[in-house]
Amino acid sequence: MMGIPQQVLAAYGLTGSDTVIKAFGTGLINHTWTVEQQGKKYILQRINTHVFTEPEAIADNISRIAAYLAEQAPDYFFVAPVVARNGRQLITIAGDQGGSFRLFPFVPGSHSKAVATSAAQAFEAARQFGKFTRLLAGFDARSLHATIPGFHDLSLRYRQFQQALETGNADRIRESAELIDYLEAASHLVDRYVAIQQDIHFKVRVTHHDTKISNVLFNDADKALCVIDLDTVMPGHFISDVGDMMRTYLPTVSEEEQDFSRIDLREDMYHAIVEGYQLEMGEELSSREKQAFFYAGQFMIYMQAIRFLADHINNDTYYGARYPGHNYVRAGNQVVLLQKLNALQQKLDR
Ligand code: GN1
Ligand code: MG
Repeated sequence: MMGIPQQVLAAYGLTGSDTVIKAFGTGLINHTWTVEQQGKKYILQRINTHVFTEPEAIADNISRIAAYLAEQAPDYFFVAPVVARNGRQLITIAGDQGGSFRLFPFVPGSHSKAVATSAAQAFEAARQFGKFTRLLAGFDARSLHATIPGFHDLSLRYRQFQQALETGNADRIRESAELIDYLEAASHLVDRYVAIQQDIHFKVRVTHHDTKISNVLFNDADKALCVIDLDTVMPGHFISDVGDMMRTYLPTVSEEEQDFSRIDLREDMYHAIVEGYQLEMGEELSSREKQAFFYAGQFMIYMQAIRFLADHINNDTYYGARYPGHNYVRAGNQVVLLQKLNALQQKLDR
């Protein structure tokens, strides 16, 4: 496990011998810990600066959003980072063991869920992500930094995938022929994205870009309290948020599942996401946007499939691999998911 430099704990006054630190969560990119001292609990995160090359951009986005919400929606529950002793919300330490760290208060009585187990939970989560974007409808989304430039730009992701096919591991490319063929044949999904980008009826909004259920805090009565993990909040389209909910809440198993026969889709989750999101965003969305709910799911699943496969072909330099072929399996999982979603198009795309 990656350690936490002493200077980081010192910056927050958490160096006492009674401080208890535990690894937390399952994110692929950042490292997260819980830190407990004298009955007070925090979440500490180390930002992966290979991925988020400008952590100060994240800090700036979050401060500006926090200030806007405090003024325009003072009752909205927003979990702001703890300010360190030096007045900053990011502690950057040089060197191998260093990185950029920030601390959040642990919200008392809250919990997060690794997976969505009921449609009611999906509804609650979708509502929270919709509410977040709705409350920020008056905020100039384009003024936010793109914390990962081109993060959900499907054209860029497709070009990166094509690039991997040109310069990547030749053995892996050969062995992946079936997945590559399928994904190339489905590139009309990229064309639709290009059309959306050019469509003035698709507004650029403040979008979360990482709407997995573990990024929602719930209370003991299973009501959602707020959204967390705002690193990828940046200008985007609503299909990113709705689509990643579909990608991660619809299937009965996660992207890690190796036995693809266990991948089944839960239609009630689909309706819960659409209803929960629309309850908040219904008035905001244009009729063209409302016609893109089903596409949102295809868009995000397809993008994740090409990202996993490109990473496999590039020798796992982005996501890492815990076993040989890990990202190949993840990509295959996402392709099965996409096929299962496509099979429901007649029924759900209305
Ligand atoms: C990464 O780190 P985590 O698990 O929150 C990735 C997402 C992917 C996800 C797939 C910055 O998110 O885009 O959907 O893995 N985040 C980044 O599990 O690349
Ligand atoms: Mg994340």
